Amino acid sequence: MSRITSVLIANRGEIACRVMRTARRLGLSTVAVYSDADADAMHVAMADRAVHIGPAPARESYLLGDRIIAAAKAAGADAIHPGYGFLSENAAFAEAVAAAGLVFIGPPASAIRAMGGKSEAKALMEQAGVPLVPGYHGADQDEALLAAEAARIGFPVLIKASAGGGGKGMKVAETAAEFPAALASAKREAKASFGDDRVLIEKYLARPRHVEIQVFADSQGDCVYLFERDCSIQRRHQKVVEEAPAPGMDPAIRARMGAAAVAAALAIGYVGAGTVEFLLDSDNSFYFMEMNTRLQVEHPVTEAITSQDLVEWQLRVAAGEPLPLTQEQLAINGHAIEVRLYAEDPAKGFLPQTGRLSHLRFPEAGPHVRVDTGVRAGDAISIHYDPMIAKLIVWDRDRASAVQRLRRALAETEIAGLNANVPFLSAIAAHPGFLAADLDTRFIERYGDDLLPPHAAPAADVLALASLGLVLSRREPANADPWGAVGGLALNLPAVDRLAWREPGEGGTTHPVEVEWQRDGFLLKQDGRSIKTSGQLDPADGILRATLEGTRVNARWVCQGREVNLFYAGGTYRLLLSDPHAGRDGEASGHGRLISPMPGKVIALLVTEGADVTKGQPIIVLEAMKMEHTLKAPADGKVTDLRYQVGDQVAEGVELVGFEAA
Ligand code: MV4
Repeated sequence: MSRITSVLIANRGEIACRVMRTARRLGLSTVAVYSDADADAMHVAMADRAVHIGPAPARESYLLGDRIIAAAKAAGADAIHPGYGFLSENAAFAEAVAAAGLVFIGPPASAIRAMGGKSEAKALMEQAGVPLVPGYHGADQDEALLAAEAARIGFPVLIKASAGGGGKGMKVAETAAEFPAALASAKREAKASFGDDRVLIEKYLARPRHVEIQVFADSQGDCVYLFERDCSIQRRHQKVVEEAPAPGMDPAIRARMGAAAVAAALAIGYVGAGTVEFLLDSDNSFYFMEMNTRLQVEHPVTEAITSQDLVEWQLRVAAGEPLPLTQEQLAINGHAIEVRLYAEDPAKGFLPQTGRLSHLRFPEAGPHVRVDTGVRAGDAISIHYDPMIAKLIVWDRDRASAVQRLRRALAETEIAGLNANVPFLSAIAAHPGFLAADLDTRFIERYGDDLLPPHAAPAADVLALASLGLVLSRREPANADPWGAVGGLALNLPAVDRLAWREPGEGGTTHPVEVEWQRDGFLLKQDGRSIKTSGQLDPADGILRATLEGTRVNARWVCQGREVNLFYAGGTYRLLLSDPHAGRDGEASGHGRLISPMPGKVIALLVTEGADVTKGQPIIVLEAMKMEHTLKAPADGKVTDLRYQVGDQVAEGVELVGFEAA
């Protein structure tokens, strides 16, 4: 390691934090780079030094290789780790780092280039004896020739953009009759997406699995494989679940795939961490797909089953050291699964969510659970970057035990302040098809209805716990006897609280709950039913210990303004407390701000910018759910700016006008 003493991480979020942890453990000093949006980010706080590199947009900061190299020079770093994404597979950047006399923690630029073009990569792999899907990837793009090649391969065939990747520009042709139209469509999409309409043709595999081999090569010409990962559960070519080893993998197939992956790496003079992706067909034949010349997001599952730190391997190999272990010294122990926690709303087509993480708790880390994150409670998930919140990795001695660990870990994951994909991941982990390892790239397509059930109104126990938490939080001091004398004075508390709950984004449906305060607890009435409740709310951590009709239950109850987040029985529930006195319009003016209470369209602006207004004065009219909603000034004050125009569509929760209370 002597050659490297200080490493700059040219990335952000969880991978920046993850690399920094290993670098620090190895005694290296660490340098972070950050954009305006990340000035208070976790990776900046963790680093020994941090250099500002520009505005929030990645193209003005994290993608500016020259600024990153200048930052490394200025901070005295002698190596740069690119993480993944951003510049991690940019050959020109790798070259510029080396030209600046710094160590690029990654493969030679020539290896990055060799794997950059799909057709060129396949030609190289063919020469190295790596199995390819039967197909055509030649330079001659004559349409008659392509049609003849398709007929030779045999239908169905898959037409892929040569300059493509990540599944863009792929078209299936089931028969010869369909081929011309499918070819034209694939070429159009390739031209539009990549500026290059060249295509390759392959035998179409109907239900392949995505199995990838982790390879590692050093600068002395040695290369090993650290077994495989199954990443078949994807959505729109974004991995959702990754696991190691691949369920049901035949050891002989594993050895052949590993040997093919090592051959692929050696064929391009590879150095460092790399991943060779294969399609594994149901008959156990496997075919090269592409090679990723970087450390992958899912590398922790490989680390878990081999007890290796791949970033330590990267740093040591980049410093010129030989591979830490030989192939014979590597072995698989147990089973590991990773899921990616994303700020996205599965109920809204996985629309990325932005906002502030008002509450964030992960399962306790240990020998069975690892959490890689780059955010803390209070941090914002920005629109500028990938909305990943964290990676949750579990390990156990076998797959069934690991799946059980995963379900428990997800049940203990609490994210509030924006919608996240935890319920979706929990549904996958609990699905019989997942437990049975019925894995292929169409898993989510096949089981989608089970994984994304239609919205259901909050159950009675959920509303009861949300209400119980609220009334308990209103008692001062917490958990005092509501009828007992406090300081010699009886609390003239109301006999009945009338609450109205609403779900964000679920339109106007409200769920009324009446709370009758009783000597030994509360009687909750909803939908004509009564539920006898009592309990304690710990103000320090939000743990709600409740008894519902004699049954003891625990939950976490977290309140931000009018929003209550309840984490209960492995589920996450977001409820807005409607103020029955303020009526619909009043709700939108929480906390002196004019917030859109629901998705809608601006149909009228009733004041001009800079107008002085009085409390309750109509400001803006939204059309939503076929009704008009007039939003009023929350107080006397000034409308500082109109952020939307008539005709604009607005999402729920956006601030519609700038408002300053007098
Ligand atoms: C295929 C295929 C079936 N047959 N090639 C998707 C993106 C790129 N990694 C290659 N992909 C595929 N290539 C043949 N000949 C199916 C896919 C595919 C896929 C592959 C891996 C993981 C997820 C996938 C999702 C859809 C399609």
